[in-house]
Amino acid sequence: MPDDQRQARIVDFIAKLTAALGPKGVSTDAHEIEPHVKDWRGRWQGSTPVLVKPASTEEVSKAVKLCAEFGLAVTPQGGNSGMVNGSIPYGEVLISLKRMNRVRNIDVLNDAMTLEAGVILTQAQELADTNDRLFPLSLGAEGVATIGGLISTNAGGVAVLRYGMMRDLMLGIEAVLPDGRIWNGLRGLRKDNTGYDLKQLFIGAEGTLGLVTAATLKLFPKPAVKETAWVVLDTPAQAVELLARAKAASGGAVTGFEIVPRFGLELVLKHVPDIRDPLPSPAAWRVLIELSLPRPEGARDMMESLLGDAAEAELILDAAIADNEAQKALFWKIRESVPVAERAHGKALKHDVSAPVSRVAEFLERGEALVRKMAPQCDLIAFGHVGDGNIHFNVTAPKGVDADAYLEGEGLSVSKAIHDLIMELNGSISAEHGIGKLKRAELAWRKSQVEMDMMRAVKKALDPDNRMNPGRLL
Ligand code: FAD
Ligand code: 2HG
Ligand code: ZN
Repeated sequence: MPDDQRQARIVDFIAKLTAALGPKGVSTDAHEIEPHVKDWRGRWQGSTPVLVKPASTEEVSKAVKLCAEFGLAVTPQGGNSGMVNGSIPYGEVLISLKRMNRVRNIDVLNDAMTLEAGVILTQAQELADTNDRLFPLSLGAEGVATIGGLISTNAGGVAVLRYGMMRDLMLGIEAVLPDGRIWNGLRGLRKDNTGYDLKQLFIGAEGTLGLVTAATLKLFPKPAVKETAWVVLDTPAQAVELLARAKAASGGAVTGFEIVPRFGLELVLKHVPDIRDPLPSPAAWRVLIELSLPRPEGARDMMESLLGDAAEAELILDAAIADNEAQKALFWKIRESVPVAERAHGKALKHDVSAPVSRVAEFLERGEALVRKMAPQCDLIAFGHVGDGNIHFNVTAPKGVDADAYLEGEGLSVSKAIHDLIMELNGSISAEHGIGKLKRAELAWRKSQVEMDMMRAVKKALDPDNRMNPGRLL
């Protein structure tokens, strides 16, 4: 279609959209659109003719029906904290779900709450807390990320080893399909064997099958006490051995087990205010351990004897157990600030990989050797969720070169070698951030033909015109 005709169609579309949703639901203001079309690290910049801001499921449905009528593609967006270039539009109609932020229901006896897609994760956690329950999903972007985005990326975070990923926290879903129909699957059931579990399709779909508008989420008992420790050790193999001991000693009460390299800690000390090193040491690694227990009695002893035994076995060099909430907050702040400090240090090749926990140490050792050999001028920042086998193995572009050109050019061979290694260890090239545009091409050749065929068949069945976040994931 010639440009002027396309432009006239867009003008007509926006007029109809405004009539359907009212002026509050539509924006073409460049200033308002600006933060929605770039990512938080400043790596990608997109554009959109219009930002749609529905306030209800019915409004989402109206907007999607109009997009279908006009043959326009849609990019859904929540908090725009995604890491794989999935939520930024490149000419698509941008639908932000942030105004859909109501609590629909909280059913304490059923340990469930139903929230709209735009509710921010910290609000969901606080709501659970005020009802004497725990919503356990927790991650660095929790003040920004939305329920809809967390579902659509099947987010992970720092408590997966105990509570699972977003997929494991879901009971029901409401979604608007590509043709604009509303599917209400908001069942709060723990048992429901009535055919295909359709909600699973939308979890981790990255907006490619429709828009998530609400969800029923699981709640858990609030632990009475958390014991948090900061541990210094020499090798990742020692960390994995310590994890096994912590699980056994606590009867499965380990809710956090995160690894931070000395260089990551140094970057945090350099770039983030109000941080001090809890245990200064030249050793190469730090681990944060969190135990969550139903009773305070014996909790401190449990952590102390775990660490005492580990020191005696020469698994760890030093350890500090938090004495108060401020110390716990400091340990967590160091860990959660690594991505922010890394961003301040420079742009990086990001590898969000996972391996069986038993092979994580081998991955870290061989991966580091590989980076030192292939890219000796780059810095390696390898950190994260060692407790569930997920490492963020990030390699910064060399100083003094054009970072974007490096990430798109020479750096790709480093990424390929790292991903080859993780595949050799029976791992995954995307543990928790998803695929987006960033890893779309690689997914197609890393997955088996039969897996790609099944995924494409699902996509074709639900979105035959490929209008839902096209060019992401598949
Ligand atoms: P967005 O970024 O807006 O969107 C993400 C994807 O979902 C896009 O493809 C988008 O099109 C789609 N989408 C969004 N909303 C909807 C909807 N309602 N319906 C359909 N599709 C939708 N992730 C982890 O898993 N674990 C971590 O520990 C973690 N830590 C992070 C730390 C920092 C500092 C940052 C910046 C990010 C981190 N992330 C982490 C990544 C990010 O927070 C998650 O991917 C999160 O789930 C994205 O939520 P969002 O609302 O920002 O979604
Ligand atoms: C984390 O665990 C996030 O902190 C971000 O998933 C990881 O920046 C990263 O690579
Ligand atoms: Zn992570």
